Amino acid sequence: MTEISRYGVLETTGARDVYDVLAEEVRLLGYSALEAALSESELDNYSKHFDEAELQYGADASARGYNLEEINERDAIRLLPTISPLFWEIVFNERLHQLLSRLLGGYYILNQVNGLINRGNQSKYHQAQYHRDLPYQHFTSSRPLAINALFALDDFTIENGATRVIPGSHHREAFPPDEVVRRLEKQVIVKRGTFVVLDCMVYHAGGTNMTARNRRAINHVFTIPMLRQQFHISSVVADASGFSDQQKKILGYGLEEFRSVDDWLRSRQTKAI
Ligand SMILES: O=C(O)CCC(=O)C(=O)O
Repeated sequence: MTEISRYGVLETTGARDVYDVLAEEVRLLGYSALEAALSESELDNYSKHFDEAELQYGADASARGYNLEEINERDAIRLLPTISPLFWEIVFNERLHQLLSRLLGGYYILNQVNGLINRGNQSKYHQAQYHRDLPYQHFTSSRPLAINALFALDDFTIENGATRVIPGSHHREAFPPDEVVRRLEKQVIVKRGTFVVLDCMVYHAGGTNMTARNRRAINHVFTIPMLRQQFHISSVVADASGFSDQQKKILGYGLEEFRSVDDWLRSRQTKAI
């Protein structure tokens, strides 16, 4: 391909492959899309397990005395892979981690992984309000601190409320004026089996689902290890024996705060050996 013509340019960002291209899109716009490379039958199977997990999660919660509707939690399945372990495969999708390592470097952790249901013909959906995934934060950062990989389990369309974004809003501290939001907002239309990859500081929201069918997704927030997880995942996962060391690192194993100066000194001793 011929090089894009330019003048007065001394520095450029190179791109070795598609991951570098998508990473630069996320840096510039705050969002991009990455296909997970799954077959139709794999996607059907995930769909089936998602619906079963929703039922089980609801039944477990009500057996423990929670009314999910009342506490505004009916549209989320918190820590979905702990209910249905098949979903760890999506958490550790190889292509996703290629992209994450370009954006977040060599050490990042899973902050949350929640099934999300934007219900058909229902106007109330918690995620339909504009927000950052690091809420209440108003600063800019020269590199991403956190990435949300929102996995589309159904096609995201205009009609079923595909995710809306305000491109570039991660580069500004404050939420833009409403008129600017109306002029700039974009809906991210993707096929099922795609990750919508968001810089967590870009303002985004779900849309209104005007169809009769649910729009289902799974959000995966990954952050630099200095940020606190939504769930202390290593406490919730009962048996970690199936995870590799790298996977455990991503789940946040070994990140405990030191409980005493002795603990700190002992850790230095181990490192020195
Ligand atoms: O439902 C959507 O498309 C948006 C989900 C969302 O806002 C989030 O995961 O933070």
